[in-house]
Amino acid sequence: TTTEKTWGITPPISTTLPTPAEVQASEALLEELRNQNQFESPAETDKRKQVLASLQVIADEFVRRVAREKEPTNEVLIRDARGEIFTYGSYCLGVYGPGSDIDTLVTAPRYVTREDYFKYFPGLLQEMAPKGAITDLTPVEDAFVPIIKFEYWGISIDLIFSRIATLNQLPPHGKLKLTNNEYLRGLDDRELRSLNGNRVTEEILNLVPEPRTFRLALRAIKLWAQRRAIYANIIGFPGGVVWAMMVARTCQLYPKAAPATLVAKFFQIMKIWRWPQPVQLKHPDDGPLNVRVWNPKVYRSDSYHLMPVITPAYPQMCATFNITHSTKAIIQRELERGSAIVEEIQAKKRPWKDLFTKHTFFTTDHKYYLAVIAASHTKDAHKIWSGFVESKVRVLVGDIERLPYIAIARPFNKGYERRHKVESEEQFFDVQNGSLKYEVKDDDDSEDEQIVKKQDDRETNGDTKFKSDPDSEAKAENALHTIPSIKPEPDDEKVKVEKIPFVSGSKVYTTTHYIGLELAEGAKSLDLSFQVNTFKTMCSEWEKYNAELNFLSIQHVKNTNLPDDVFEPGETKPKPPLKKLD
Ligand code: 3AT
Ligand code: MN
Ligand code: MN
Repeated sequence: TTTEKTWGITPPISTTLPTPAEVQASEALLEELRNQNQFESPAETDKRKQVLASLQVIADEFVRRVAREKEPTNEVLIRDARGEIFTYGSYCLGVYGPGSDIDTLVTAPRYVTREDYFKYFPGLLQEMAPKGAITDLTPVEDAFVPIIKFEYWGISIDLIFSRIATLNQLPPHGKLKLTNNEYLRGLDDRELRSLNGNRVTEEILNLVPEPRTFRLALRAIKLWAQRRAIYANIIGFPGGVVWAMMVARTCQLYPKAAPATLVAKFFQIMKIWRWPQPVQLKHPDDGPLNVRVWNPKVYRSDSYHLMPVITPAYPQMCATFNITHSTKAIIQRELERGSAIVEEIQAKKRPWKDLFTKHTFFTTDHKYYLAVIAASHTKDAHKIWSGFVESKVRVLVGDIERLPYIAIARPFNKGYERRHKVESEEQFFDVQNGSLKYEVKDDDDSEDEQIVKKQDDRETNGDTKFKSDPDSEAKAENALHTIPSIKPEPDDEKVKVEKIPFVSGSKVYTTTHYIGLELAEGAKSLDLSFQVNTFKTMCSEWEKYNAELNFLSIQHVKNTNLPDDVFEPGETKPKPPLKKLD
């Protein structure tokens, strides 16, 4: 009919209602997601609601306390003082599962500052939540998005804050709608970023025709992306919000379709998408700030985005700026695979389960890997250092993939965290260089950990094995071995800090990111030393880098030398080929 609403920036492709077969396929999909433990029990969801209700009570008390402190005689202000909590992330979208956190935002009137938040909120949590409910409380005040992290009854909470600078008091609970652009006035960048998560999520939900259908389709796509190891914003793949926007766009184009049909359409549409044409849920609107909105015609740097997916809330931004040529190629490949499988599922030739089969990154995809190993002496130093290195992995990927002899450099979507105990500087050096001989497998910090026995560590280091091999790949590999596996040279200009005295039984924390390499056809060299050294230099130039605390090494690892812990039960570690007898 002509009264049909247009969702998004084009008319729909089809407004056909689901056939019985499509409804049935959707039921089968729901069943499979249930089997894969993607939904939590009503009791657990109830616990989340109680946690949020409690946080709302604490937020009100927080604002009241600040009002009392700053305006002790203003009784009306104190009486009407209240905060308001919002969510963003998977909880807000309605696609959370058993392990999900609750991403929560506290808002307050103009007189409450971020400093007040970090001054009062941690204490109030301890004081007002039931005894023992709050654990692992960690405020991170100087972060890009300042945050208080904790667990409430075992549920992880990411709690962020922004005031609303245009409001002297907040309206009664439930009345504040953060999608109003006017609330952005007068805020600093950190406050703007804190509001952005909820604003984007609310807009996405407002821009899809059937939120329930959207959610189920998104759950399927999220599970698929996680299983295929192409889910991780920081590493250079789409994150949750990006997958949500891509599914939402599909929903707009098929407003009446059933969830299973939307999954199929998602693959069909995204696999032939004419990048860098952007995925957008609405036309950008203008707002009250003097800030940049994504526009490749105006800003040169925006035109370099390979797969732009644009957030719907003002100021519109590209959420995929960190996708590289390699990750794009891998995503493309996975879209092709997904499309082919779903086609067969629709023809009833295969079950939904097949769409969610685990990736083969470590088992069959690559022969050569790089291991980027961040190491630290203390847990706290390691948190900061490994977080920084993780955020730079995609930069290394970008440098390597440009080389003519590299077809693809594929970062694995998560790092491997390990702990070690060493008895000497030599052993510490070994750990930095990738040895797992001194690993300890105990996740608390008690002193009674057992050293995990490793049979023969040379197996995981195996460096001289292929030196005399005449084939070109092996030659290329030798070139890789020339990468100096030393920590970055400390800069003379830097302030010298006290070296941590080496005590027997010292702990070492490592996080290792693997990058799978695909060589270009006829590649004769695999020399990455220049890119690796540039990367190390860049990391050591970081303002928080401390040569006594932070270590970085980049190692070449052959598939047959991958450590055991990257394989799950039932997966077989690649074996070296049997020697040919002439
Ligand atoms: P889970 O169900 O929690 O696994 P999610 O989509 O809620 O999935 P997160 O809780 O990790 O994922 O992230 C929620 C949002 O928080 C997504 C993004 O807008 C924001 N976010 C997460 N990590 C960062 C980060 N490092 N920098 C900036 N924003 C971030
Ligand atoms: Mn979350
Ligand atoms: Mn989170």
